[in-house]
Amino acid sequence: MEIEKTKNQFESEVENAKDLSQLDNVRVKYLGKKGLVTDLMSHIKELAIEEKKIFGQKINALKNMIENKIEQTKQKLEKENIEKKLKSEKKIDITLPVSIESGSLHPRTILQKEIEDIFVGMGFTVEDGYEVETEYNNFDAVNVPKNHPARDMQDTFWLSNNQVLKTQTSAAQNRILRKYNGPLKAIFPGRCFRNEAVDHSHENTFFQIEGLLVDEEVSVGNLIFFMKKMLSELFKKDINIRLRPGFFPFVEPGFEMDAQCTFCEGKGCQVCKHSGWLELCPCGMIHPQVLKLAGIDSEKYCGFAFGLGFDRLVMLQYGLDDIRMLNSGNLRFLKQFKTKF
Ligand code: FA5
Repeated sequence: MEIEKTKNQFESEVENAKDLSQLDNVRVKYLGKKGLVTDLMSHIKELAIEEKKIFGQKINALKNMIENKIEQTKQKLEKENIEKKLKSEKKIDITLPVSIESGSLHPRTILQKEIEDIFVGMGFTVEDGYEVETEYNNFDAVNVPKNHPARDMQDTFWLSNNQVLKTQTSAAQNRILRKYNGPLKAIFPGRCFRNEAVDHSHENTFFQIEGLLVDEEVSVGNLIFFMKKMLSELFKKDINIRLRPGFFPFVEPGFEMDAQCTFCEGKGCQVCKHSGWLELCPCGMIHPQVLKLAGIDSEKYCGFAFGLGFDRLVMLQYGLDDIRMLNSGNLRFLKQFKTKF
């Protein structure tokens, strides 16, 4: 009687279980350690021997029925759960392509690659320089010994170990001259640092591209030829250049090289401040002392060097009026160069 009542009660409760948690409550209520089936079993000892067998079989049948029913209901509820989830996520189309925005090369990188290609085409190698340099390489090796007034021209970031953040790509000259120990044609682009007040045309961190050519009988004419050719290839038109005297302790004679304004063809405009010329790059014939300090025979060899203010060239190429854009990380600015490569 009791068994029949428990069976009916279970069937009605299991039908009413709406989710897995309610179903588990039903399972515990009937099959748990203190559950109704266990409780029924405990009565077995009160029965006569012949009744015990029949009662035991009935209880076992009830227990099996409850276990089976709970398992079936569990599977049914799990299936319903999955169907519900699929229905609610139907709006998400997992076959749609994921849109990850691709990045772009920095305008400096674009132009640097173009300039490197031009120089490589003229037989130059592209060398690496360091950003942290010795005081010797940055100054002494390019003929700027301690207490030389030219050190004041570059407000230097000194490190506590007496090394410097290189103020000029010329800092790599000695290492590269030693590497070839004779004829060479090399350019070395690099980041430079100076403790300068930042404005629209000055940064504390900027780029230069240095160039060196060493051989027997090199002349200023060779310097003019290579610079003119590089600029003409870069701007894809014939560019006139001019040299003005300039002082740098590591070249003799030293020059400031100007290019005819690429915007107004020399007529005068806002970009060239109505002079018709753009100041581009200091240069000159390598000072014999610089060759000597690198162990090169300055009687036999000579050469030219230049230090292109690369950020200024980037500004010119892309018509930028503020150098600070280049280090800004401003995405609206950088995205404009996406189509370039
Ligand atoms: C030099 O640094 C020499 N080492 C260049 C050189 C190399 C001369 C080889 C002769 C032979 P200068 O200090 O003038 O020179 O810098 C060279 C160029 O770097 C400048 O013309 C300018 O275009 C750029 N430059 C210098 N300081 C800054 C700055 N704070 N921000 C942006 N560009 C700068």
